[in-house]
Amino acid sequence: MLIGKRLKFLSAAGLATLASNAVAEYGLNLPEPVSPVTRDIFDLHMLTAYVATVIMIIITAVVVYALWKFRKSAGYEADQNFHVSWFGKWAWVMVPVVVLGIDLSIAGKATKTFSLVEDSSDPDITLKVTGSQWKWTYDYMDDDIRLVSNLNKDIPVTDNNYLRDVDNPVILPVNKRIRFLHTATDVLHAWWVPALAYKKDSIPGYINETWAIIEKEGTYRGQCAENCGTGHAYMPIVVKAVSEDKYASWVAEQKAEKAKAMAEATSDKAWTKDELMERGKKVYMTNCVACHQSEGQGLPPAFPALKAGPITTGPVAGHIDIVVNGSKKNPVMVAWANALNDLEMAAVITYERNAWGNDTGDVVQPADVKAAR
Ligand code: HEC
Ligand SMILES: [Cu+2]
Repeated sequence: MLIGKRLKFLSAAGLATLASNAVAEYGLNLPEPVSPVTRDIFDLHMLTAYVATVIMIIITAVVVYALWKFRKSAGYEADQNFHVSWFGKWAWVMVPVVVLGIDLSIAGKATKTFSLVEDSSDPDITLKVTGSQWKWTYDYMDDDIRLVSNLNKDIPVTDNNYLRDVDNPVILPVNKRIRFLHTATDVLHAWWVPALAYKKDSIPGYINETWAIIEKEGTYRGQCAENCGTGHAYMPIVVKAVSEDKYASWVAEQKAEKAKAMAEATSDKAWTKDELMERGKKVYMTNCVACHQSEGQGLPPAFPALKAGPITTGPVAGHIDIVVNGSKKNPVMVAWANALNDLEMAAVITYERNAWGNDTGDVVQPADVKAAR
């Protein structure tokens, strides 16, 4: 009876310590979950932590008690008949039953969580998330919007969000069922935002599914969670969860911008070199910089320099060809014909031919790219 009371007190003290740790902003625990699945996973984690703590306290108490009570210096003599006593006989049954009982109570909850994890049915919004070395591309499947998200390099080392900020965050509405489709273009990546989405690998050629209902507006950060090469630390994730109204107007804005860009790209306008350089730099900084680097110096031998390169300063036709169709020697340099429109390709080629001292003076027009498609 007394032992029972003591244990109750001990475990209550243990739980209180654990709970106050979890509440304090020490960053010791997982981030606060804001989606049904992540909340279930969080609860499961807490349940396991509580169970483990209670067991640890009981075991430690028993061991300490035994060491003290049955110590040799107090003249204790080992009980030679323990195994024939009532407890000695039944302990072999009771201990496994108690252990299994604890295991099954965790497993029961885990089974529920697992079925929730797999249930990505009936989404309101489907977002395809593509990992590449080293950026994320987001396709809003219902609205035909594409975002490319790169590391924001302007954050100083001293800032809390150093290596945790991007140029284009993903915008998503609260209170909608969002299905994420995960894939990759080159190697394994994993899109992981602990507060709202659990980890599933992004695998080239396969599609994995996760889902979330974001219950609170705010900014949620995450990271690529699958070692994907030297730039692995440079592909953070930022999700901005906004109200449904704000999301709707953002979608409308993106669609209008896209329509405008398409109209521009297909018009017969002859662009000036300055216009193309300005747009080309943007396209380059979004799509090419991860491999070819900001000063065109590349990362040889994996990614060639474009500064004073044989193709970027050679015949224009060869340059257009490798950007439109990709490299025949190395599939890592993909064909950009589907990802970029004619104007964007013309602009980035013009930029590469005139930036970083590649002063070829060449101006490539969208019509030139169209002819090479
Ligand atoms: C995932 C990495 C990666 C990205 C992103 C990338 N490239 Fe490349 N690029 C390569 C590799 C690798 C090669 C070498 C291909 C070969 O050996 O044939 C290459 C070659 C090139 C070349 C030929 C360079 C030379 O002198 O051999 C050009 C031009 C080029 N890329 C332009 C671009 C443009 C424009 C973009 C963005 C729209 C881009 N690349 C994005 C990896 C990349
Ligand atoms: Cu990655």
